[in-house]
Amino acid sequence: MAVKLEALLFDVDGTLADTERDGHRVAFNQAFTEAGLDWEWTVDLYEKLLAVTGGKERILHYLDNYNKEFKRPEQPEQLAAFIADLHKSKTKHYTDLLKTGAIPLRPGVLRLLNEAKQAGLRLAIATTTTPANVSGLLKNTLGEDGESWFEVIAAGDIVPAKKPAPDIYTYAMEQMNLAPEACIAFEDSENGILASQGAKLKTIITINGYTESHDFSGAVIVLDSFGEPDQPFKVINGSAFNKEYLDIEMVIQLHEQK
Ligand code: XBP
Ligand code: MG
Repeated sequence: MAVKLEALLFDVDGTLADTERDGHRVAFNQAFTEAGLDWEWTVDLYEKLLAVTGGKERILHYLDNYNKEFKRPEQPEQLAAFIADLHKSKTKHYTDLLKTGAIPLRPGVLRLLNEAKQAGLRLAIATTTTPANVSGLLKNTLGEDGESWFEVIAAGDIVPAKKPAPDIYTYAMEQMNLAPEACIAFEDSENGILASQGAKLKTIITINGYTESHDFSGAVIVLDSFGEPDQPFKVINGSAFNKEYLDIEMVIQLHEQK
């Protein structure tokens, strides 16, 4: 017999909100300028840099692959401290940006979260982003008590291996004492679905500009957004059970589907 759906596990960046191009990228550039560096992460370069999740890991990936001529600190500890400082400044700029209300939730997210709460489903976050970023986004979009909507917020360095490793999802489910069969994940990227599927989770995908060409093989459905009654989703791949927007009934149907 099929296991009943008990919890929804959400990625943050790209899934709850379109944070990368006009949020994280901008904040990285502000941190670079503030540190007196002439680095600029353009929209196109950032698409390539997104191959690596986690801001500190992304800066190192940039130095290793796109700015080899930069005279970086030689000792590994000094390099790590240099990157950590830059990243701390980036987090400050990013959370300041969130406070301006510049980054809204994606269509259908608020409605789906409310429906899930009403249906008695448990909610959690599984993301590679820094905890302060999650907290800032939830407070600025759901209200001061936004974080309390989620039973577990699994974020950032809480696990050593970031997505595409499954660890952040495994950690969230351990905290909730739930098996993957009782959960469903929501993701927007290839690294995200590799992580969720690595943790044996069925996964619903909502794409965005940076991830539309990613490989989402194995997703239960690929949508262009969760959709709203007056703003239907586009189905990229999979069966939408004649629905026009993602509601909890459809999430349950997708979870039950073989
Ligand atoms: C999100 C990320 C994050 C953010 C930056 O990936 O890759 O690294 O870009 O966050 P996912 P930090 O949506 O798959 O979790 O700078 O705080 O690391
Ligand atoms: Mg994401």
